[in-house]
Amino acid sequence: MSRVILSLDVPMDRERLKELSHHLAGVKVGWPLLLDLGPSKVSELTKGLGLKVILDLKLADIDSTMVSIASKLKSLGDGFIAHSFVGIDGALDSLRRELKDRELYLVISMSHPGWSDEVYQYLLQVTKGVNPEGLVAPATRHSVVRRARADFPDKIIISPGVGAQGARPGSALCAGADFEIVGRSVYLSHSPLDSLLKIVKEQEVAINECKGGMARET
Ligand code: NUP
Repeated sequence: MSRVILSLDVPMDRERLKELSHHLAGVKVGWPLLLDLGPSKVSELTKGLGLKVILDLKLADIDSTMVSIASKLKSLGDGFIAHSFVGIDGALDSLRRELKDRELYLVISMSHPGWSDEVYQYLLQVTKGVNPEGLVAPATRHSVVRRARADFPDKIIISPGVGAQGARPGSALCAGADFEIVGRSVYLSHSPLDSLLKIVKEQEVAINECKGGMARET
């Protein structure tokens, strides 16, 4: 089973996506692709390939606005990403209800250098209160992935930052993530399939290494 989610931030030929889909667990679609193609073309591109579709809308607003956006785009995705920092009351409580038949992923930490994990404890409390299906935690900072895994043993952790942002394939999996999100290093490559296969291979090598490490430690 693949542990790669493709971040599809540019349009792609459906045949090419189909070819990649055999090596993917899912596809993540955000504002760039939605603005390029519009919702119905995004649906035509991503549906029916056996891929989980996660909409990375980074919802971060009051309840009525987030619910309005989510309800309009609900048919496009199996999962939706929202920010946790907006809090529960009058915000994520209603979004959780709106997305009760979908997976909700909350951002507990981000992958870029300017993010501060000083707010981690607050985001942890919000996330525990909302009880989403999953979390977004950065492949670029393994200590945060490890912390999130310890704090949320049963949640799905998806981890961006592999490839273009510098994290090594498989390193977030070793830290406790379930899936790594990869965008530019696949879709900007002259051969996306070869690049994806290389990442899958590197993940396998890293997992074998960290499993070996764990076995030696015990
Ligand atoms: O913390 C985050 N970092 C991040 O890069 C949370 C995200 N959702 N993302 C998204 O993951 C980002 O918006 C982009 O769509 C993808 C990473 O793409 P790339 O850096 O692999 O090209």
